[in-house]
Amino acid sequence: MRTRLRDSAAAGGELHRTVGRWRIAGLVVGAALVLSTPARTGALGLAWNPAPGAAGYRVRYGTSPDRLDRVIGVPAANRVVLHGLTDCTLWYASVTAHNAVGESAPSPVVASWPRPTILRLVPERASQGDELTLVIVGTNLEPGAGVELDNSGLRFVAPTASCTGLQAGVAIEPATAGRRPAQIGTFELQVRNPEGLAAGRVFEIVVAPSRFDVNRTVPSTVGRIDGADVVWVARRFASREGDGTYDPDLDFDGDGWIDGQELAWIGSNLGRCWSGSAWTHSACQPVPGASS
Ligand SMILES: [Ca+2]
Ligand SMILES: [Ca+2]
Repeated sequence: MRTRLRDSAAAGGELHRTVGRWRIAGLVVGAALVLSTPARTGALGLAWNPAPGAAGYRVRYGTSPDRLDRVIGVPAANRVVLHGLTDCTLWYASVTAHNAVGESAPSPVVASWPRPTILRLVPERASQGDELTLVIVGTNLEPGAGVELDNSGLRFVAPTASCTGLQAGVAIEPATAGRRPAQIGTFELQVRNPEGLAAGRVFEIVVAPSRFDVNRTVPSTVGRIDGADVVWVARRFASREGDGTYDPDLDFDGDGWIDGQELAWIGSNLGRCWSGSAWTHSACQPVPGASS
């Protein structure tokens, strides 16, 4: 009989699915019990439409849909936050309205784990082109949870959660040359449990300096960030994604434009060479073929 809510909702929002109406004292009242995101992790928020004529409400809840053995009275509000819940457990809840005449039939039961929390991400940042395993440490990370980030250049693969941990593969564009890179910056990574409650944590995407070495037609500039790379970017200056001149390999920050930001990236890294493990100035000494 339980109803698991799977609607999406932003953190702090409510999951807007009507799960039932019930009667009180012979009157039909609009009462929809929904799950809401409580401010505190480990808690569970419930909200419902006010029932005209009701003097108050009772929320019954428990860890079995057939045994809602805890009750909390809600005299003058149409929402409540349940605390003291065992983590990583499916909690079931139902609400009734009451007045001087009596008590309504219970609403349909909703169920959810308490609100998840993320304590740590490992790693907290990754670079364009990376493929890695992301480890999320927290609690109430429910099997079946999804991982989301508002960045189309990331793909999460096969997240597996087990209460206090979640692992997922992450692929960050560009996986190969010619692909639109993931936009750099800080983004909120969200873990969303199957019932809809979510937790967030900042995750950062950084640029890959190897992408600044763009000119591959002149051998002397390969492995060096120099004027030849500046020229290469300048030739596509002011083009945007969708233009025939746009080249995703030159859009370092992945914002869909090749503009002054790209020139600034190269400018601030001019004179660096690939040492075999990093882009450094010292790796350019001595310059092959240069006269002293
Ligand atoms: Ca170069
Ligand atoms: Ca750009």
